[in-house]
Amino acid sequence: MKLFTLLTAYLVFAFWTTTCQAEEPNVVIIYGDDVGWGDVGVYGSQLIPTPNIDRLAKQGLLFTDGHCTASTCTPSRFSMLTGIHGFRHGVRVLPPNAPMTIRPEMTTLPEIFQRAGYETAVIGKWHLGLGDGKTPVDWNGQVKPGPLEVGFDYSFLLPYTNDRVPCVYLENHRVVGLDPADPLHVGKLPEGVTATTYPDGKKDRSAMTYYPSSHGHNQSVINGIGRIGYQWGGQSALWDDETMADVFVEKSVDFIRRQKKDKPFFLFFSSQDIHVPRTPHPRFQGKTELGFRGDAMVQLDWATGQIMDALKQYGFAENTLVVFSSDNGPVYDDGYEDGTKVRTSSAEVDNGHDGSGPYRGGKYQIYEGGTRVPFIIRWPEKIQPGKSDALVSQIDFLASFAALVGVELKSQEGIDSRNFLPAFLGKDPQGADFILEESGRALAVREGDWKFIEPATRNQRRKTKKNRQKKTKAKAKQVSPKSQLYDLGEDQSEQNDVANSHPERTSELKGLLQRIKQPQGIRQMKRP
Ligand code: NG6
Ligand code: CA
Repeated sequence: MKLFTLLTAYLVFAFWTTTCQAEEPNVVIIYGDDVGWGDVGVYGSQLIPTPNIDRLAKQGLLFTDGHCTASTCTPSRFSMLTGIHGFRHGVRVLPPNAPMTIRPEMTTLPEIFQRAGYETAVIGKWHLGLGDGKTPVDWNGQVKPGPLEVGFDYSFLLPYTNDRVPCVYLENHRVVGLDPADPLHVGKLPEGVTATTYPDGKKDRSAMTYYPSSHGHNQSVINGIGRIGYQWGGQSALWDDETMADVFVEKSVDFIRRQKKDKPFFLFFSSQDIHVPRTPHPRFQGKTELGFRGDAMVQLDWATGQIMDALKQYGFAENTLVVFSSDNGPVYDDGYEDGTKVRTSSAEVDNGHDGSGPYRGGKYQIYEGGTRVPFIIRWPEKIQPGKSDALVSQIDFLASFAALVGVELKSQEGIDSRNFLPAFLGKDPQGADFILEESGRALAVREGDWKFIEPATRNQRRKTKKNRQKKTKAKAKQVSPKSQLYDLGEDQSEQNDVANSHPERTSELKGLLQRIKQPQGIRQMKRP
């Protein structure tokens, strides 16, 4: 009898743990940098092999209308992690040494996971700022506040971008491998301090031996590559650009290996690929005919495969929800002569590689190519493999994952984030009724197939003119002094502005955008 009771208790417990596990999956976000819709095989790329990402898609759900929130990095990541649109806080691409954009009072995605008992980590690119902005960051001491102060239990970072100083890794609060005899300084070198100096690319272009910059990237030259910003010292801590992917994968595999079966985890794997300077490991160089940009994508695909293998090896593959996506659309020449051979959809080529797929524009732009990115979710225990045309955005991860792990959001938390979990799990084919797209100061709203782009301000137009003079064509075309309206159902590549012929639709969407801008946020927005 006693045995029977024990056995029953055991069975109940076993059932309870398996069902609990099934309800609380581990969550891994594999995040590419500047990876466009058309850079992935399953999305139509013919010239870049991505077998691992393709496999994720075959085993999971491939979204055809999945968006990051903005067409540049910092605002996009800020919004994904806070559930607040960047425009509300004037979030822009950050320069080296910029303080943290996520303020302590903001609730973050990793904090939601922590509340649900998860172990959390970010490994890879941060670019959300470090320090409080009141006292300068002490690169030789404790670098904080940073990810550990906003919800991550562990962090191993590329602090800003791979084209910005400091070119060192930061593990939790400390720079890795720093020699106190050669202190690290970012910005100005304090008087009386001796530290390694690096060539200034403005004065010495020949120091750029890896490849020269095409524009910008001409301050500190480190590892033969010109970077944005000045760095002194820290030579022993410099990263090696070509092994960066290996390092992030190794740290991620270590993190996965350390996890216990009774405590779920959240890993934000934030790759530097395929952002400039593209420096794929020599074993990936030449894997495509598209130069370093294509090869870096092969490297990112490899990294994805390594993470999936680790999940499998340590017994997490079935009950882990894996997202693959990107922080903004594609860009080709983003400041280096790196030999990128990518054909855009310009008239003279029709058989090339277009990182934007059939969509218009890319990084920095308000057109669909800026935010419509690869978007795949795999969770064998709960998601039926397939394709979804639901309109979804990363802004809604916070509220949706809160629902997934049973955390209730307060009204002031993640104010723009809504729960679209059924769409993310493939149970709702519609997704969001509308989403906001951001690009610099430009805003656009998508409602179904309709897309409304706000008229550019005078200031934006002035900046655009300046860019045009500097020949940064990619940035030049996006702004127009008038409202634009596109019907993506008829015109997916946004060629025919129909604002004039659809004045009612235009003013409806303009009104929707005005309501989105109200300070209470999208979740509490009242529809008329
Ligand atoms: C730009 C850089 C570009 C990239 C971008 C941020 C130049 C000429 N261009 O200022 O290379 O770093 O900022 O990219 O310096 S993002 O993906 O992090 O938003
Ligand atoms: Ca980016």
